[in-house]
Amino acid sequence: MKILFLDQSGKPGGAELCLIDIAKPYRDNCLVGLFADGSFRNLLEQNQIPVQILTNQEIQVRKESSLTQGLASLTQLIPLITKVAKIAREYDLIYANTQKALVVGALASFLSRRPLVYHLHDILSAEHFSKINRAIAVNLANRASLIIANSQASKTAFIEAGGKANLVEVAYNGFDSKLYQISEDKIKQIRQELGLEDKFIIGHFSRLSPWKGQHILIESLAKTPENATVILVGDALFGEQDYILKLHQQVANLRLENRVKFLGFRSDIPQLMSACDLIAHTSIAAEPFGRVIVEGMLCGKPVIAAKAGGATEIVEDGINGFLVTPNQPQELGEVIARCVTEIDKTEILAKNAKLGAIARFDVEVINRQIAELLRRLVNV
Ligand code: UPG
Repeated sequence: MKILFLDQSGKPGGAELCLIDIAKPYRDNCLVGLFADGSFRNLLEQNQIPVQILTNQEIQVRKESSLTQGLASLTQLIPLITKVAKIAREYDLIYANTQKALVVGALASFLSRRPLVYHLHDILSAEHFSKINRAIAVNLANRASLIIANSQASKTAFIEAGGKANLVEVAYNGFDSKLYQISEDKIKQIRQELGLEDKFIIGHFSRLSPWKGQHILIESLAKTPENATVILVGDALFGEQDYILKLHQQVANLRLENRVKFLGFRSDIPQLMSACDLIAHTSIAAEPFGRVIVEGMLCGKPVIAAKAGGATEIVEDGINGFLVTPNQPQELGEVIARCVTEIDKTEILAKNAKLGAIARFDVEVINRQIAELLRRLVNV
């Protein structure tokens, strides 16, 4: 089966990392078309997945865009849509992985008469998107042949926003658990490099963005023992540089310079996670899925997650992790403090979580599920 994947981003966020795993089995017969150049292209190339930058023009739609902005950007998109429609005639289907890819892919699908698949990585709620953006996304997605939602939560929000239920199937992100088995020597080396050998390291792995709630974790530190130290791994991806400044300011105001480290974007996530004592997920708006929660489990680390969206499909509180109320630094601090003192108890829980995650989120099983769904659309 020949697939034309589309993604708007030049940088690798969670949706892009997920796409790498989905595209890999098709690398001899697919093309990933990107709407921006950047390190995501390098990652695809490293995985021998064919990639082409389809435009270098910045597309001006934002999650909170108004109708006028939305329509203005649609005019801007016409040359790109024409180009994609032409390329699509060489492929069996178009697989749109992001919202702007959906806009382009839906129209290109109409022009090229190729079926459209939309991978929904977002919760289409007012918390995350403007009304007009939700309306555009739902209307275009309803024209797809198949929608793959990254969680039940994303599926439910889509239907509540007017999406057609019969089009949607849930497929969680898949992971190769072998990549998360890190040697004790490597872990020791990383803790040394970080200068945190004797600390209780709490890792937060995500782009720096207000809704990912890094500020909640920083605030919660006040409630935790002195040796608890945070590493913030990730960079601001989508024009949210102001938030980085705010986080640094918050750390300075709370005099936490010695207890919070900003590591920027890293590619050695399994190694860094394995060097942590605890992984914190602190999104203040419902998380559509939450790759970092599964990754933390695969590394055998206890995970605390914000109780909303996809996180509640992954974590069972007290069984394979901990759930806390989103946006409540006090409660988060109390649970962290318990993990610091009850290390033996949390270790057992983390071991259970690892076994469960290996079984539930195996990339090969999930890729087979997706392949079966795609086969129903294309007779090859
Ligand atoms: N990561 C890096 N380097 C960093 C920081 C993070 O590689 O420096 C990775 C991290 O390990 C994880 C990914 O980036 O694999 C981020 O994942 P996540 O926070 O889940 O993704 P989002 O970028 O928010 O993307 C969307 C949804 C999210 C869903 C994901 C895949 O918001 O809920 O899990 O798509 O469907």
